[in-house]
Amino acid sequence: RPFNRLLLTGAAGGLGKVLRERLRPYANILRLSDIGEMAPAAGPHEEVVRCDLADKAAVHQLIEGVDAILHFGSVSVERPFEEILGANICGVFHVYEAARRHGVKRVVFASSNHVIGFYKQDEHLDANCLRRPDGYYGLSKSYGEDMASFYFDRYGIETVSIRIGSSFPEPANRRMMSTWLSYDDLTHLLERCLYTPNVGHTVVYGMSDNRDVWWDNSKAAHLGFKPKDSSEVFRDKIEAQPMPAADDPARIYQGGAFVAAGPFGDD
Ligand code: 15L
Repeated sequence: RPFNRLLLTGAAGGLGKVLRERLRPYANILRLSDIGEMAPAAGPHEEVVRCDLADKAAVHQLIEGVDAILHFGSVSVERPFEEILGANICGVFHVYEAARRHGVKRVVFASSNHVIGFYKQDEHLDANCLRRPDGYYGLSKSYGEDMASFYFDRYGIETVSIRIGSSFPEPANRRMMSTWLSYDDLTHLLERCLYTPNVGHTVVYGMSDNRDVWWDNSKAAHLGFKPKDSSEVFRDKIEAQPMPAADDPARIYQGGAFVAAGPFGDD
């Protein structure tokens, strides 16, 4: 195991729960953090730490002694700006600044397709495209990617930013036929993100080997990510769903319904 201690933030979240099991082979000790309660309590070779990413001192403590960070902790849907600010924007700064202070050399950042959500579904993108965030959530992930880029240029801390599509047990709708990332492919991608040398700041799209894709991963070829699953096996089930109306954002934009979320309350 090349890593003694790996940190997974957001360990009680949708993907965090899945990864807690799947990351076990990759480190002697898996340190797990979340703002919420994590059940079950720490097992063998695990450390469980309750931590609010908005709390700088707590994040600095959290990161002491880790060799690499999988940063999955964040508000994960569109919310008012003030809710995104603490965990996602201050949080990503706290993580990188603590990484610098404690000499952590590798971060895997759970970015999102919502950094490019305002592109249409008939547009094809690679990692160098201009970002078109589809809300405050997408903006926070875009900021996280810039943070990763800055900490590499300034301090040599390497990051792979994964623009995760839709990582669920199976695709839930037509859009996800293109954006779906299976848990097995996510796990394989994380392994590549941790083990590939000299990644600098690499941006990769997190999607399975789906038939109709919008994203080109050739600029991240050095990672050696070879997805094995495909949303095709779910096609009949998904196509049995009614087709969304022609003006439904779910049918038009890569970010789907996120592009039309909000405004919230007083925004
Ligand atoms: C995301 O970034 C969200 O965290 C997730 O819940 C899904 O909505 C996903 O994007 C998606 O676009 O399908």
